[in-house]
Amino acid sequence: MTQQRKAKRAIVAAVHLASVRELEFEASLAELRQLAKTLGFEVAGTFTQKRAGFDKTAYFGTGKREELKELILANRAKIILIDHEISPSQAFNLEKEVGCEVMDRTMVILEIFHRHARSRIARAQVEIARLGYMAPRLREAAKQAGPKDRARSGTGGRSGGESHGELDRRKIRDRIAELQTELDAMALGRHTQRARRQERQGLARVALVGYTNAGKSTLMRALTGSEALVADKLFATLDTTVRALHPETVPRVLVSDTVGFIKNLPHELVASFKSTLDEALEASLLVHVVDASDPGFERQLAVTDEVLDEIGAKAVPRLLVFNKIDRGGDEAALRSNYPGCIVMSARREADIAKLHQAIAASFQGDLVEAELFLPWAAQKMRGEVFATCKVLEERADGEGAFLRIRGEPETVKRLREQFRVRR
Ligand SMILES: Nc1nc2c(ncn2[C@@H]2O[C@H](COP(=O)(O)OP(=O)(O)OP(=O)(O)O)[C@@H](O)[C@H]2O)c(=O)[nH]1
Ligand SMILES: [Mg+2]
Repeated sequence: MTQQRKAKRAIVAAVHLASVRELEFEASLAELRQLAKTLGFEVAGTFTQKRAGFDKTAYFGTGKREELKELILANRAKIILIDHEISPSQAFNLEKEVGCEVMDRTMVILEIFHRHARSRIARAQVEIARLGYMAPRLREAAKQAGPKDRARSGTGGRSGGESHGELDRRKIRDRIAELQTELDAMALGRHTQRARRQERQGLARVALVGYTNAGKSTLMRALTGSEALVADKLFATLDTTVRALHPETVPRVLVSDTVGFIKNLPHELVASFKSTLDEALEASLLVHVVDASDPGFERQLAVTDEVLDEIGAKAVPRLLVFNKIDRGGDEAALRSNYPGCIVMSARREADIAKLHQAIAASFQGDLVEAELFLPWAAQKMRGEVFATCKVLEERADGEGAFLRIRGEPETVKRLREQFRVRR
């Protein structure tokens, strides 16, 4: 992890295109400030320009670049964060003209993922994405540096000590291939583990998905009694964790927490996190968590829907959950605009119980009811019945106990074959 001794002063900057509404432009800038803070920068100022398009050479127009240079000097800023993905040559030219480091939105997000990645899988996925992003930029730097193979101390993402010779195109491609092979092997291991687990237990699956910071991990903890990482920063979670719904339900339901989404999630990341996001595809229910207190929640909701479509999860049933209602949001409007949604706060126990109930109920539609008769001689099987089914009613007579149960068809069939059934 990169150590930050003193917060680096940053300027957040963007071209405001005519096609982008004021509100949306401001929300995106606010989000970039939040991303900057997550990286440990101190945002010293904001710089914008209204323009019909991006300047081909250096993103901002000529006169504006002069203004930006002055703002940087006045604020003693060390880095400019651009709220778009810009080309390698635009970044290079802008850096040269304004005299400080330039990072675009994609690089900022990649850097956060890089710092937060913990598991081998997450690390490999982020590295593939970063290499894919860096390759054309290193080529551009090499081109600008001329024939001499000088190392460039430019954009923030590159680890030190690598010259262009070492990181040429072919080497990057080889490294990506190597990481991909590693990932495939790890994913295979996970798949067989998962397949085995599912075969054994036949569990129902739910995935928590949504925009970054919506409260997915908080709900994961509350719903499963687990210790998922919760943090008020963007992209706190990069690994998928899986836990059973607690208190346990019939059938047992497994819940997984997933990586958060964001506007303009770099396509490199979507591609490389595909295997992690496959968790979401395997689920039979997606719980889409939205921060109801965020004024830009509609946009965040739409972005999540887009990414879910992109990874092929369009057909998976959804439960829309508006969280953080204790912080704000119009509960009545949400209920009427999004029929069937849940409006709640992760801070309220009763709300968590309601969500727990809604998730469990969505899997109970497939259950069947039956009545079993357990002779007194077979009472040691009671444990199995109680563990695999919900016992709705119990009556005893001289010969044994009647149990009215509800469970998955296969379990119920097996139990009925084992025990005498009296209707
Ligand atoms: N007030 C309030 N805060 C909440 C609620 N739910 C979560 N939070 C806070 O929101 C912040 C983000 O929560 P997380 O659970 O880490 O969010 P996440 O969706 O997992 O975020 P990423 O892993 O970054 O995608 C934390 O500071 C939580 O304590 C809620 O219902 N009300
Ligand atoms: Mg999380």
